[in-house]
Amino acid sequence: MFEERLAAIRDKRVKIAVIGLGYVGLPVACIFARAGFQVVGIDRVEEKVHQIRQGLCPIGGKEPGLAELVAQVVRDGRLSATTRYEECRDAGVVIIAVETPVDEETRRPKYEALRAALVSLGNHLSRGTLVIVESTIAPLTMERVVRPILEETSGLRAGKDFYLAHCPERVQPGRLLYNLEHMPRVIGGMTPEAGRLALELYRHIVRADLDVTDCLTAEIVKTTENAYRDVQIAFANEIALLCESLGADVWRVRELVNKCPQRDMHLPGAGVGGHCLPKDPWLLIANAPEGFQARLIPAARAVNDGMPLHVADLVVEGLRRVGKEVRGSRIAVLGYAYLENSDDTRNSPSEVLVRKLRELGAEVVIHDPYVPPYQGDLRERLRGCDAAVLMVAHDEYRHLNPAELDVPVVVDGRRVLEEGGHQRVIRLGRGDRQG
Ligand code: SAJ
Repeated sequence: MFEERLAAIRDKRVKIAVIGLGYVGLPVACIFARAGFQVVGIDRVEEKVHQIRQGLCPIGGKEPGLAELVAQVVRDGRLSATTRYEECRDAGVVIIAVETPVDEETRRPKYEALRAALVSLGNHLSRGTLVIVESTIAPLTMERVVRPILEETSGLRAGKDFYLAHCPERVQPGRLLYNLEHMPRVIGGMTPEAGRLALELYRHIVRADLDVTDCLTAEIVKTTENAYRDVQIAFANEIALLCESLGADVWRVRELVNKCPQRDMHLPGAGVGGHCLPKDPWLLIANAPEGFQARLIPAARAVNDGMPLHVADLVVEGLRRVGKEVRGSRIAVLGYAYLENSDDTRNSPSEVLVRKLRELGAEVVIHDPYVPPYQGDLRERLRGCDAAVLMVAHDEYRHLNPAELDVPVVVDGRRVLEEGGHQRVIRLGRGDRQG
């Protein structure tokens, strides 16, 4: 069985099913289709399946090459889309790329989507199939959740009747296709055979290192790399708050610190959003044994979660300086996506800011060139506003001259606005003494 499957993957004779057609699954499905495999995409959202069947790309924002590739592989008949899991029955490879959020209160993994996909797949799992989980998951999830559900629902045994691997995604909005081809990947095999088969598969699309290891190591590597970034950003944010309190400018400080070798201070800013950094650190420590007590990781999460609330404080302070109260003020929030030039609003820091300002009694209007409900003319949106807050470094906002915004108070949470003109910008991370 193993040799036959290896040859079929090598010769692209296997059909690939990709479960979950979001920011991870859709690009993966398209790239394997372009590489010459027959691919079926499975998603529970009818509308999305319908769009893809028309060759339309449901992902917005600046995503180089993706819309064209969806149209091409659908036109070539290499990619089809469905809501039916029966399509997995004759698939030799099944890739799972569903969301894996954490509970906002308990910080525990919420695996509803993952469990549902595993149960549905288990009912249609065939002997010899290679199942790969690309979603980011907590350490020990492959052993404690994925394997048991698939074995229970299929009646087959992992490692004996089918193969199981974890190959965590490393996608990033704005470079989805690029990262898939050029980022090194970690392949965690439940067994050496599973690792070998997955290696053969990813060789068809990845032009970078492919490192084969075990599932636990792969789970820890992915959650650690995002926790690492989150902690680095939290450090930069803490220094930004310190500089404000000392009357210094964190941007100047960062510039000079990063001139020192082996220093790479990240960008402080208005918050950390997305489907990865706000939850992967919690996944990393989710299954840590009783005795282990994480201190740094939760502390970093608290600092980063506090940044949009700090921006609210800067707005309140700015309004006070011009003799206005936040209650009854009209405030424009510029940027609602969590990342520049993307339409992705998952765990967006702007959502936290908007909620806070409304709680304080402000009327809030939102503008975002990529997020459909908030698109439209910026000047129009700013009309009659008492303050404008820049939350996302979209290209459209870069080099905006604050004076042209024509509002009494401007807060820049991402250091993208021009300096100068008569308008003094309140910049996150810069204290007043720098007047
Ligand atoms: N951010 C900062 N300061 C920084 C960098 C980012 O405040 O110096 C903020 C961003 O504004 C955004 C959030 O953090 O709100 C996340 O930004 P990101 O650039 O990390 O974007 P993600 O979350 O889409 O991508 C991350 C990346 N992980 C790493 O770089 C370690 C990407 O490589 C992963 O593939 C992705 O998570 C994922 O899917 O896990």
